[in-house]
Amino acid sequence: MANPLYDTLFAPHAGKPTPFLHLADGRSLSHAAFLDLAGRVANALAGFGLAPGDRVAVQVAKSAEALALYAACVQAGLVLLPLNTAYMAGEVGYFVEDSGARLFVCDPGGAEALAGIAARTGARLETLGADGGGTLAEMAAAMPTDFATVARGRDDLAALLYTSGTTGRSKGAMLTQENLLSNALTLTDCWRFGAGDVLLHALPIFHTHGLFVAVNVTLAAGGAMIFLPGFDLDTIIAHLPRATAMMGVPTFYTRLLADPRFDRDLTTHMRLFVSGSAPLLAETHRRFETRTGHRILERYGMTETGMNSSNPYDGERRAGTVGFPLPGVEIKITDPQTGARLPDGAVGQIEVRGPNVFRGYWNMPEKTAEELRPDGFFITGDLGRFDAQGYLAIVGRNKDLIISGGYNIYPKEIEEVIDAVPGIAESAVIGVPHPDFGESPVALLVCEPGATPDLDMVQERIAVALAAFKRPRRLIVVDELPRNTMGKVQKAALRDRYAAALAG
Ligand code: MCA
Ligand code: AMP
Repeated sequence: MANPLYDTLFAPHAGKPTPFLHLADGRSLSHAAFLDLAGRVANALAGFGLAPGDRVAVQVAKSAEALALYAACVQAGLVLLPLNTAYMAGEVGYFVEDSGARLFVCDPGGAEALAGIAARTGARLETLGADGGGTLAEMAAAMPTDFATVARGRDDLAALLYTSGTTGRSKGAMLTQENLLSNALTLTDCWRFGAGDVLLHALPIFHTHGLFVAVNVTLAAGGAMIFLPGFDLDTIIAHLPRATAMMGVPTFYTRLLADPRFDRDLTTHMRLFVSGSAPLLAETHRRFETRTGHRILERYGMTETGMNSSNPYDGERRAGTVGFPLPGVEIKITDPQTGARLPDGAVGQIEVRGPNVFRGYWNMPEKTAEELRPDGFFITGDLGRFDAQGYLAIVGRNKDLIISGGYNIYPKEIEEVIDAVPGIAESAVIGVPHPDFGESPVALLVCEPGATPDLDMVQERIAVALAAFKRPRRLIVVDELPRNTMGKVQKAALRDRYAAALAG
């Protein structure tokens, strides 16, 4: 095949009048109309002189046109670099620069503020708005729908997704056509997606979950999506009766359960609810079943690997576990110190190998070597255990990471901003339980002797530097941080001590 990802997920739908996207404003787009739109965008991209393998950084609102930009990148052999719309200019600047993106597509409202980044990095700047307008859209509208698909191999890059900055800067995970395609086909099969499915899609499309799982699975199956700009409870409840499946982070499900309208009647026609990106409490799993009769199917994945494991479609979906390794994916539990495989029942680090595992971090061979073993196993940084029936449970993390409503927050990033505030000697940011987001950051600050730092100023500095979802929910001044004999801050002890910091 000339371009396996395009030829498998997109090309088969050309000319099909079947519905693909049902949009929030009532419009629907057929598969054919979507592919035509993508073809126009691909022609526009080619018109910019982009060459296969060039990176296209994208920070735009979710829309049919934004999705067409993804399809266009695949068809034109370009590497998509999707960015969280909440990121501030400073955060975005790093991604555009580090990736060497040749094109940066942003929201028309943000173009002025981001023009400096484009000028500094040499990226071309184009815009795409939530309403489908903008310079890129205008250019595409004047283009033909036919586009000669650019040849790409299975090992060629399809996407660059920035992730984990536990130490140092974020790393760009290089995902190949094979990574995305193998995972999409496996999941479509395991979760029994078909042409009759209508997926309620309320996730963002700048992460693996919303883009490479939800969208690619729907494309592989030839199904349709109710494509909503975000998670709005009333809108979800209004659209549920037309859907057959939904994918979400645990916050979606706890919010639905908090609404009395969400009941058995509203979900009778649904065949599948999938949860992932963060731990689903066993209690949520049970309450969901009691309320609706459905057992949520929990699965486990990562940006670097796509999906690794899943509870079964048929058979017991076991609360508090992420199921079995997906077909073709190997998972082993190892000793964090020695890397030796541990027996079933023992807790250790989770390692993963398979066609889903990324090809390394962009321009970071040392970081790649630290996490990706020569034999192909990727060290996830998650801690887990297999039970006697082979179900994998994630019991913790070996990495300093907070997951809030499915968004990753790296404490180090916040600590660096706080520590630069005059009068602050040091800080530790920890994740504590939060009723809506699962986990939220709380910052513990140690002041310099005699100093009384302005805590409002601390919050302001964070607000300017970092996306709003990373903001600590509380700042707590403490005398000192507990350290182990090696001098390392004992975050586990802090998490225990401040576990109730956000309760009530
Ligand atoms: C929004 N806010 C948040 C979050 N989202 N704060 C903390 N954590 C969050 N996740 C804040 C905003 O900054 C804003 O704050 C206020 O909430 C309202 O913003 P809004 O966008 O209206 O919030 P929302 O619509 O209620 O969003 C909550 C959400 C959303 C629906 C849970 O965060 C979401 O869609 N999360 C899914 C993320 C996801 O797809 N993760 C997958 C990545 P202020 O008022 O102060 O400005 S992980 C992945 O892909 C791996 C591979 C995997 O396994 O899936
Ligand atoms: P990301 O780097 O955004 O792809 O986030 C991946 C991380 O999310 C994993 O390493 C896990 O820590 C976490 N994660 C994903 N799915 C689950 C799940 N079902 N249960 C617990 N943690 C999960």
